[in-house]
Amino acid sequence: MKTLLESASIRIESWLSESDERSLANDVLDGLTKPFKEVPPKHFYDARGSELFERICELPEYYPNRAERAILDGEADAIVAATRAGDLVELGSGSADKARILLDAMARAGTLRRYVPLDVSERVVEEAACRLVEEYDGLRVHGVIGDFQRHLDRVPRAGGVPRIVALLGGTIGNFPPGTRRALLRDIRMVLRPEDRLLLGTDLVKDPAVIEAAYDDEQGVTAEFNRNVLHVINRELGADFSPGAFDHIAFFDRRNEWVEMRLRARRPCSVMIGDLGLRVEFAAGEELRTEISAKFTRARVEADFEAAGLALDRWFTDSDDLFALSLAGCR
Ligand code: AVJ
Repeated sequence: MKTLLESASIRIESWLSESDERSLANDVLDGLTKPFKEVPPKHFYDARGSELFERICELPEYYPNRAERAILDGEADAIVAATRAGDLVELGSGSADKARILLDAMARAGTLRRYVPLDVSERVVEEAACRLVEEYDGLRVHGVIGDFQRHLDRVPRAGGVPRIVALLGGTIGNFPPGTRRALLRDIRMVLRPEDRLLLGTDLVKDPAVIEAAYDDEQGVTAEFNRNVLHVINRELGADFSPGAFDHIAFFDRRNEWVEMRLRARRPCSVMIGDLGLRVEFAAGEELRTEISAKFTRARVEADFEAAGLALDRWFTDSDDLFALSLAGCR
């Protein structure tokens, strides 16, 4: 562990190590040598990818961000009243602008003590920490730089106050069902009886609405999708031509998830320098870059049940696009 910043109100520590820096190399070696090529979606988010994602959130077609924000705006006081939380842990916190809605409600309730953002990006955690301690009187921020799939046990212990552990944005949908339940079980391990998980999930709806959200008119999502090739080129000395790949997004009705792929327009031979690996793409061959599962209340409850959790509050927006669940240990 490395302490990056320590002051009266801010502490930031990093649990990322050299093995994490190799995670892209491992994932690319593993994923591009599979019979159906794939790269996990966490590698979208370098500086450019994070910026493209923020632009996606502003698109007219991309409803999840707005719907989740609307729920938080309407229900943050109810969420805080139900939990009496003074400590907010956010997994994959990014710029922390949704956390702010909860922090405001905690401040109004007079319970606000600490915010614990956990994110892989040192820069966003530091920026958010510095801004938040300025804005909220008496707030302490304890940032953890890490990967929430591996560093949950590094989250600092809660003091004498109830805690909310938030996983927002529908990020849980990026994990296939088995991994998703394993992650929920891991989250359960850090919850005490008085603590609650706050989980954001996109909901099943008209496939045309979902597909438009992942294949926007302006092509921002297409650029976001191709960004993973830019990341591999830069980080692993590869020579992908991102422009030679078409963006594909479709809703898989059986699995109830949207899938993004990159389809080679022509045969491509790609060298991944740092891995000494040559990868061939046939014309039309696809690389899977993301699944984003869509949920029903029954599916969320079944996943909670399998993970030793129980749903205690379910909040949706007025159009039933998105849901926020509060869950505790069973
Ligand atoms: C950040 C994982 C919630 O799945 O909707 C946006 C990422 N991918 N457009 C999602 C994403 C394509 C997003 N999450």
